[in-house]
Amino acid sequence: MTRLARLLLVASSLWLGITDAQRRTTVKGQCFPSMLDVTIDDLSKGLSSGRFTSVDLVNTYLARIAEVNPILHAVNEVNPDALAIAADLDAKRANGTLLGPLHGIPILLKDNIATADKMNNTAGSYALLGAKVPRDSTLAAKLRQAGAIILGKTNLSQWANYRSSNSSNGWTAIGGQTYGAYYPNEDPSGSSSGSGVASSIGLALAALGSETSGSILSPSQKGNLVGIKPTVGLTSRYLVIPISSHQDTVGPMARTVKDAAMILQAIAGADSHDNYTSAIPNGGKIPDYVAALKVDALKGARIGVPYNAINFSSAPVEIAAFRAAISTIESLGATIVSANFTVASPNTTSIVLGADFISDLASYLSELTVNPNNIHSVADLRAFTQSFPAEDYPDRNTAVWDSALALGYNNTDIRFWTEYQKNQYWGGEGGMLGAIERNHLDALIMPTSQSPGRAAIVGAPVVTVPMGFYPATQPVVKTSRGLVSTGPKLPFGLSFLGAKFTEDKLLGLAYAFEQKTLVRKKGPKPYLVSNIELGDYAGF
Ligand SMILES: *[C@@H]1O[C@H](CO)[C@@H](O)[C@H](O)[C@H]1NC(C)=O
Ligand SMILES: *[C@@H]1O[C@H](CO)[C@@H](O)[C@H](O)[C@H]1NC(C)=O
Ligand SMILES: *[C@@H]1O[C@H](CO)[C@@H](O)[C@H](O)[C@H]1NC(C)=O
Ligand SMILES: *[C@@H]1O[C@H](CO)[C@@H](O)[C@H](O)[C@H]1NC(C)=O
Ligand SMILES: *[C@@H]1O[C@H](CO)[C@@H](O)[C@H](O)[C@H]1NC(C)=O
Ligand SMILES: *[C@@H]1O[C@H](CO)[C@@H](O)[C@H](O)[C@H]1NC(C)=O
Ligand SMILES: *[C@@H]1O[C@H](CO)[C@@H](O)[C@H](O)[C@H]1NC(C)=O
Ligand SMILES: *[C@@H]1O[C@H](CO)[C@@H](O)[C@H](O)[C@H]1NC(C)=O
Ligand SMILES: CC(=O)N[C@H]1CO[C@H](CO)[C@@H](O)[C@@H]1O
Repeated sequence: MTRLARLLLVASSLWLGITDAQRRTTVKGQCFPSMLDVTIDDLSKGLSSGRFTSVDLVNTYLARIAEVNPILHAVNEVNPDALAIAADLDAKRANGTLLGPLHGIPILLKDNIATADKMNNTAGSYALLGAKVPRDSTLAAKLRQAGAIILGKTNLSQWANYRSSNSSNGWTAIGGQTYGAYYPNEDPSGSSSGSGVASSIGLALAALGSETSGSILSPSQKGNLVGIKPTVGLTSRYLVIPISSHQDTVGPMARTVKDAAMILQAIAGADSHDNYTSAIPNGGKIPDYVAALKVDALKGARIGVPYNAINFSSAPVEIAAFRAAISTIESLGATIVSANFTVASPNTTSIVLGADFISDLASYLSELTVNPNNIHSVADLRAFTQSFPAEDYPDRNTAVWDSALALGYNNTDIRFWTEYQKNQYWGGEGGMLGAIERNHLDALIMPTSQSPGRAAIVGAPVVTVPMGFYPATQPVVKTSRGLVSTGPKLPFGLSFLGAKFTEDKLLGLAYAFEQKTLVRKKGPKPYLVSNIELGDYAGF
């Protein structure tokens, strides 16, 4: 629809006495959820009944991005082919061909998940602008096979927050500073910052993020979202810009447990290009995650609380909500078990990530078919970054790479393996996996602000769901770069942590909690949302 037609439509609906609120919630005369709350089921139903098309959806999302991105900087680039892909998927649907459960659903990717199309894959760095990969990352290919439309690439903390000791969450040289939508100048957390913001305010149905330690969980909680940090190896990392092959994992950031489960279903699975996926149990067979969603999943479940590994003096508002969540979970029929870790505070170092990065980045770069700045190693990358003005060096330093290079070895060295084995103990027998096994638990729970570390070092899965909000009277706290890190009405989450490859169980538990509490639905709305709705394109 042209801009003029849209204006006329808006004007005529005003003339007909249709209020803005009604306009927002109807499509072709029938009620329809706002794009802020819409689910895959809502969209699939409307698409299959012919009420609107994927082209309408893409137009709506592109307009929403164009409206808020100048302020929030959540999206680095949009897919120039998105409308053509949508038209093709609409034609297939009309012809009775459905590719999969995500047919015609627009999804954004973090700008470190490569696609072999017109889009860039930069990790937010000019070093990789214009670089080309030989084919789609396995995850992008799987999304396309399931029928999804890859709508664009989201901003992030540059290099997935693996460059600088004094940068800010959500900043990249390419995309600028991402801000959260729940408060002006909100720190979006990271490193999947733009994915969190975009999903939180409906700039796409959902987004994929990646996590090495906290990078899906933390921005998900800041966006009032459900985030799945899958077991390392459940989702392929092939052609995803790496930090660490031992810790990296890619997962969905969505507004409901069910949407997140449906997207995980589409992207999980074995891949000969990523040998960690050969650890998927049952011969690589992926459980039915949607079937695992039961409102009574907490009934009879054994849920552990690692009291000695949670700081009960930190963030009192979140701790109070966590205690209330424990009661809710108990009231839903679960047994709460005190499940302390044998090592209360592990003494982790940066050696595992540093040594992995030296090896894994080189291996990613060796796959490029076009490498415009001839970057082949962390040393090359550091030299480029320090001499390219837009990279904002030295105001944002390269301290993380400096330390990695100072190791003088990579992940083939015995010194790497010694540290890696310590991590296996701290997170395994000494940490979360041991606590789960000894106490025969279905899962552990922790406030999401404190949940990432132990799961990260052993590659175990975590699902975060909305748990609560700061009160309207909460004083504003800012970071040294002026981002609002705590403030009025900012959301936070509850994490379910599990043994490896128990995502089906974690999703069931998270779903039961979500359906009982409906925190996202009942809580405060973002301060900034787009006014553009599907009816603007499909007709009200
Ligand atoms: C419609 O579907 C049939 C069978 O899948 C296929 O052979 C045909 O090419 C399709 N036509 C269009 C226009 O996509
Ligand atoms: C990718 O980067 C190149 C080089 O700057 C640019 O010309 C192109 O427009 C970018 N692609 C998209 C889809 O933004
Ligand atoms: C994958 O390969 C790496 C290096 O060759 C090895 O360390 C790792 O154990 C393998 N992982 C699996 C699940 O086979
Ligand atoms: C777990 O740790 C907490 C806090 O350190 C302590 O109060 C509690 O007694 C411990 N519980 C068990 C079962 O050891
Ligand atoms: C717990 O949190 C408080 C408040 O943020 C902090 O001062 C304290 O150092 C933390 N304790 C530990 C053991 O990390
Ligand atoms: C923690 O690890 C560092 C580096 O490996 C080591 O120097 C230090 O002694 C360790 N501290 C403790 C308390 O184990
Ligand atoms: C890793 O270290 C080994 C042994 O020193 C060396 O042969 C190899 O080239 C290194 N690889 C990278 C990517 O640095
Ligand atoms: C960041 O650290 C570098 C030194 O590593 C320093 O030169 C620079 O001023 C710092 N930036 C800020 C904003 O403090
Ligand atoms: C799609 C989009 O809005 N991209 C913007 C991302 O941020 C950079 C830097 O602020 C802009 O130049 C792009 O236009």
